[in-house]
Amino acid sequence: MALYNGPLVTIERFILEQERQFPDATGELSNLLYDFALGAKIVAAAIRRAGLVDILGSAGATNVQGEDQKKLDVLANETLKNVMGHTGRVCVMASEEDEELIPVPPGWPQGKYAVLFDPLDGSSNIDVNAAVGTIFSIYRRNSMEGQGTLADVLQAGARQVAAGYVMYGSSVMLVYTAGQGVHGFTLDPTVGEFLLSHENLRIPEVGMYYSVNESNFARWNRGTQKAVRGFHGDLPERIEGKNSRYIGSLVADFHRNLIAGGIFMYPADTKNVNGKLRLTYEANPMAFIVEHAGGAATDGRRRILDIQPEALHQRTALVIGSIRDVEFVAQIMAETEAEG
Ligand code: P6P
Repeated sequence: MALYNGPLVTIERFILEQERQFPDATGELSNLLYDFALGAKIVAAAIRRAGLVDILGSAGATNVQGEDQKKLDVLANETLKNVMGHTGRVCVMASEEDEELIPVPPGWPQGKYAVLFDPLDGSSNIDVNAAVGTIFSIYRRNSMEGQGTLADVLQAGARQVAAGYVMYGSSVMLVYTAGQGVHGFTLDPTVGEFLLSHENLRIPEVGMYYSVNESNFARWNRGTQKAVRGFHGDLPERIEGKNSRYIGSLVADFHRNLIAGGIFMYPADTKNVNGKLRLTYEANPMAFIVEHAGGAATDGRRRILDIQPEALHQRTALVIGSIRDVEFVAQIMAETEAEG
């Protein structure tokens, strides 16, 4: 009896097949993507056991965001730093969980890539067993040699060479793009391999869903309020109403919208005047992915990938998903602003 219905394409085989399209490729980026897949498998195993080995609950510390750091946050962060740092492929790393840049460990060569990651996004969902995720972003270094610098990680999102996320949901999926389409792999825990399950993902031009935390409605500006009322179906002459789906985990909300079509918004408001999400290791990688799947990502007006980051943990408003829906929000924002 065949073990699998279709051809067995592991993530390693797929990445190598993609690499072959570039004769001058050295294979370093391919190996880096595979390193992330290894990190994801380790984190996934820990999450799967979370309820059993009392790893739930707080690690007793708080992270640079001032958030309660869960033990799995710490484990995921340490795992990725350990896996990525001991490869000779990166010159510097940056993480949501670390205030400062993370250097390559002593004695290890500094490679040509700068890597940023949110090791466990949505971690407040851990204790309620809702989906959480890992997000990563990869740039070619700007600096010439030695330990990487802030300039290597503060590059505009359009300069990414690859980006991806891992979603620890009902199944574990790794979705990435290296600029040649967006591809999804599902972890087969029986063999411990990511297998190609969603080749060339494309996000529908118009979405079924809108995802936003409506409890912030009173704190939004008028343009945001009007755009969301459009998603409620209050502006039928402009846009068809949508279904509301909001899990409170960026990776899970984004992934559903990528597959089914939809828009995710985390707008600026009077409490988070620059938005809540982070530009460098949340908005930029997700924007790179969505654009390569035919979608769009803005801060409400500006293309996310055009924004020049000024600080590692800077926040941004985020409107991301089906291109027609993102354009609708930008139109409403512009009109409302023009009304004064
Ligand atoms: P709120 C999780 O904490 C996170 O960073 C994202 O994953 C998620 O989209 C957002 O914050 C949820 O924020 O304020 O709606 O709980």
